[in-house]
Amino acid sequence: MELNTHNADLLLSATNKSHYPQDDIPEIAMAGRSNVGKSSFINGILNRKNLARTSSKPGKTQLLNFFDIDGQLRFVDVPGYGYAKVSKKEREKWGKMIEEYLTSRENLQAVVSLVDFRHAPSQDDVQMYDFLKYYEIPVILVATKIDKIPRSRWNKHEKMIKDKLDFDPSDDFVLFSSETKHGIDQAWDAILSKI
Ligand SMILES: Nc1nc2c(ncn2[C@@H]2O[C@H](COP(=O)(O)OP(=O)(O)OP(=O)(O)O)[C@@H](O)[C@H]2O)c(=O)[nH]1
Ligand SMILES: [Mg+2]
Repeated sequence: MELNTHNADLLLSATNKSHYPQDDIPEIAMAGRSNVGKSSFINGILNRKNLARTSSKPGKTQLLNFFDIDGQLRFVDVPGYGYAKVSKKEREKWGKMIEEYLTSRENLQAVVSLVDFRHAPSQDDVQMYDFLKYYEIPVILVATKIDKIPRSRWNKHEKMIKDKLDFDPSDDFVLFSSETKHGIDQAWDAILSKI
């Protein structure tokens, strides 16, 4: 596939099915806890500064944001989970929105599941990974913020993450930093192999 990744734009934002684009363009969704770096990952691999809006304040992304890439592929930035300061009602709304998208969207080819490389995955991270495995949605596991960990400890952290998730070795695993741009090529290889 010849893909001009510079030709990328926010297409639309959605809260439910009726807003989703109606066509057959493949989609890759980004899921992970609030502040893990989902929007930064999208910006990083598209080499854009602020296409997907990022923030040091968690809970920035509230809607399903569909990004068009050269009319041939879409990224879907999913609001983060695990942000403590939301009401129970908000959390339920989030749960419905994300479940509806992940379980019924035929365009969905894979989910980039992001976890923070610095820490063992949270219960929410484990639940998300289990959910994706249960629904047999292909997973690309991306560990973010690797620039914050010295290289000498990378193996140890990778093992910690894989152990906690009971990681399926047939899934892709990518070490990523939006600061150093480490992992961009590997992330693209994984994404393109799914569409
Ligand atoms: N050092 C470092 N910081 C990062 C990296 N990725 C993201 N960040 C920072 O982490 C914060 C959150 O990043 P976002 O991309 O907005 O996170 P998000 O997952 O989209 O967050 P929500 O939209 O709230 O769910 C920002 O301050 C980013 O600059 C990374 O690879 N390395
Ligand atoms: Mg975001």
